[in-house]
Amino acid sequence: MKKRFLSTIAIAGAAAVALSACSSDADPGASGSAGAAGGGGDVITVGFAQTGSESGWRSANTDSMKAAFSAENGFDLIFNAADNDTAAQIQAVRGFINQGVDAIVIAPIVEDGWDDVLGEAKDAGIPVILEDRTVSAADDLYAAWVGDDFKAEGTTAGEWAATTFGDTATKMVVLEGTTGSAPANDRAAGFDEAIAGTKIEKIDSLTGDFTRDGGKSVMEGFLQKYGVDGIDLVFAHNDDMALGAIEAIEAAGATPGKDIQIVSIDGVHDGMQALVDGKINYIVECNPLLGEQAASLVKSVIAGDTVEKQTFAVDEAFDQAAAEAALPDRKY
Ligand code: GZL
Repeated sequence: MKKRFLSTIAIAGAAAVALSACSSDADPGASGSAGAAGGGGDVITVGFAQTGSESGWRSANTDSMKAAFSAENGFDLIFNAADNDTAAQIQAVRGFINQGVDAIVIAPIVEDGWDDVLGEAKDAGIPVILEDRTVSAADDLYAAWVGDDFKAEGTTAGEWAATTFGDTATKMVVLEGTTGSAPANDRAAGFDEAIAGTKIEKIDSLTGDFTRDGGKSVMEGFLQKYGVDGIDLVFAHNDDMALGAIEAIEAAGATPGKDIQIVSIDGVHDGMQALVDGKINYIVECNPLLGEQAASLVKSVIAGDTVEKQTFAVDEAFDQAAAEAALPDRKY
């Protein structure tokens, strides 16, 4: 049974309570050492295994995590970005175990393949907190998870598409996130359920790996295969791929947001600006500001307190008018 820290997906206009870091930013290049790990000192040494730097969302998430896991907040952060390479990310976690850190935080690139290394962390007595994405491993192998409800995001995006296109024969292509990742799997599931029974036909679906270049090249392939007139709607699993698709659509001589409509997920600044400019038609937010909550979970777990197994951030959804109103005050 999922426990809700905050309700998910509030329709645009509702006040969202974002989980955001509140301290000054640590040096972005900072990486600590094993320091007082386990030495009984006040400093908590944390190994953080980040996915990489694949998108604007990821940059905002990394900034939030580094700001929260700062020296001023009592942490010695050892940061690793795995460049979207799962083997490298698992190797980084093994490195944290060998260094004897006090806690490990992971944003797992993909859901599967984590049982062994999480078991090694458990055997070493090092608690693991998951932030952002989830894993398929048994939940006794990690202390807690904080992130966004990816399936609800997909459902909200699909409901917009069903409302906007449902009664009209519509040809849709999908720009999928990283293959095997929880957001790609769950957003697709929620969206597909929401459009079931409508006249929206998914004619193609390929991964752009959550990157702008990936979205652009996949969209170029779709346009070559189906032509501008053969595609009515793009569902992009994140804004960076939607922004790449915009480039491809414009290069093909068509108008994104009009000739081909786009629905996306994340709500990063460039995506919201494209929505204001009419090049994207609808965006469902995925809040990346998880650092403060993740740091609080680490401190509670280290202190031996009982913590919620799952903590969800609040996400909003935006049409053009709501984006125009929200953009000036957004934190990322
Ligand atoms: C979602 C996050 C996804 C974003 C992408 O929580 O894992 O990864 O939607 C990012 O932009 O690359």
